[in-house]
Amino acid sequence: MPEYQLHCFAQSGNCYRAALMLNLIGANWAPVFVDFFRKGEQRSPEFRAEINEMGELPVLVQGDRKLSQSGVILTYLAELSGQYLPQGDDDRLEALRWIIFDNQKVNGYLGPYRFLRLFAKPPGDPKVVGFLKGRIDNSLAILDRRLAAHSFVLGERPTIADISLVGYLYYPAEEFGFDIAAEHRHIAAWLDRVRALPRWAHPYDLMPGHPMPAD
Ligand SMILES: N[C@@H](CCC(=O)N[C@@H](CS)C(=O)NCC(=O)O)C(=O)O
Repeated sequence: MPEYQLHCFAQSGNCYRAALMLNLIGANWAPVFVDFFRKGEQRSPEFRAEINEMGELPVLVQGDRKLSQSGVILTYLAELSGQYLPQGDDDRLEALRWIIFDNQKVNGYLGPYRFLRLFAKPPGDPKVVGFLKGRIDNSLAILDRRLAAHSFVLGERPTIADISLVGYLYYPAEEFGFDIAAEHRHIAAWLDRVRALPRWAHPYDLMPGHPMPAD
């Protein structure tokens, strides 16, 4: 039995943050597939009672411990392993600042935007999708400016801030209808640097549920 189980599914950039971290630190882990799209398992009373009262993924299980919120999972794994851990109080707070910005305004908008374009039936209201796209463009520009001056979000060393911020950024451009890397050259170079880390893997290779079975 692997030390960690990660409740997740392949299309989720929120889950990818946790899956990537587990892989990068060389943890002994296995994914547990949650049927998000067809069954909405995360909303079932059983899931809320036994796995996560918030009805969200990812959830990391280690023995009796269950953790949700990818930022919490990243922090826990970094502190436990000593890897990708921000060093010192200033960097710890700086990482937290970027993780919160990411959760709300970078991948926090990209996830729902992609969902409304790609998976929602019927597709999302164009006004809502357009609103999200405007917010995304603004947030990606902020990230791109940050990465113009640094190899990684906090400086010259990769940390959990990077692992959080790449959440949705390796999914194919067609899924977004625009090419994030082509439009943001500093983000593109940074994505290559993160991709070069030992044990990096693509979300579709790391988590179950891709491709989705046809209806
Ligand atoms: N801030 C959370 C976001 C988690 C999240 O929204 N996960 C999605 C899957 S990508 C989810 O489970 N949504 C269920 C719902 O909102 O009903 C994190 O970083 O873990």
